[in-house]
Amino acid sequence: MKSISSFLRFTIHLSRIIHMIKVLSIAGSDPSSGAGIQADLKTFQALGAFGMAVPAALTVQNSRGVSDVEPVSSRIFSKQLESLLSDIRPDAVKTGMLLTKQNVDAVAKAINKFRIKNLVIDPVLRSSSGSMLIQRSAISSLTKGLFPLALIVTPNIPEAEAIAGLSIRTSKDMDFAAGRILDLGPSYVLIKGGHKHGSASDTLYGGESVFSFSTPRRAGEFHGTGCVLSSAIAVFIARGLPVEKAVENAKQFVDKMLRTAKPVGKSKAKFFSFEER
Ligand code: PXL
Repeated sequence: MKSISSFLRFTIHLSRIIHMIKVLSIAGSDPSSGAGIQADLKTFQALGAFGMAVPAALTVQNSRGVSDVEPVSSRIFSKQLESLLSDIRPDAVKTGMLLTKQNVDAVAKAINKFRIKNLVIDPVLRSSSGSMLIQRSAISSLTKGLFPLALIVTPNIPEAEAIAGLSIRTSKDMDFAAGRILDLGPSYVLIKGGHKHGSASDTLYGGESVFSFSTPRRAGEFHGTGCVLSSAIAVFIARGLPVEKAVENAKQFVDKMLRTAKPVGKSKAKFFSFEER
C-alpha cells in the first residue's frame, strides 16, 4: 500500500516536471516586437510557458507607431487554428488584434469547437498612435460572438467606453461600464488605468467582490503594456491560479518589466527588455 502511494506521488511529481504549460496567442504581428504576437511570445517565455502564436494580421510598425495594417486571409488564418488546435491543446489562449470580422468569427468557431475555457481577450481597438487595429464591422462580432466565450476581457478605459457605449469619468461610471461588459458574457472584466493620475490602478469585476490592483505609475511612454499584461494573465490562468491571483501576479510582472524598459528606436517610447533586475 505504502509503495503504491509513494509511486503515485512520484508520478504526480514527474508529471509536473514533464508537463509544459502551453499558451497560445492569436493576435497581430508587430515587427518592432514591443507589442503583438512577438511581445506575447516573449512574455510566455519569460514566465516559463511554452508559447505558440497564430497571427491574425500584420502591422507596418516601428517605435514611432503603426503606419499600415493588413489582415491574414481568413482562409489561411482558419486553417492555422484548425491545424494547431487539432494537435496541441493550449492551457490558455489569449487574443489581441484580430482586425476583421472574418478572423473574429474564425476565433469564436475554433474556441467553441475545441472547447477552450481559459480564454483571455484583450479587446484591442486602436494603437497608441491612433491606428485602427479592428475594422468597424468586426466590433460587434468581437463583443457579441467572442466575449461570451471569455474567462476575462481586459479593456483599457477608451476600449471600455467604446464597448459599453458611455464615457467613464467617475468610479460609478466605471462600475456601470463593467456591468454592461459583463452582460455581454465574459466571467470577468479588468478595466485598466482606473485612475488617470496617481498610481496605475486596474479594477477587476466579476468575482465575489471588486478588486483594485495598484502599482506605481512609471514615468515615460511604454509600448506593448496591454499585450504583455494579458499574456501574463493567460500564463497564470494556465497554471491554474484563480483569476484574482492571476491578475495580481501579472500586474506585478508588468511593473517589474516597466522598471527596465528602454527606448530601442528613434522615438522615446520604451520597450520591455524582459530582463529581470
Ligand atoms: O497595444 C495594442 C497592439 C496590439 N497588437 C498589435 C499592435 C498594437 C499596438 O500597436 O501593433 C499588433
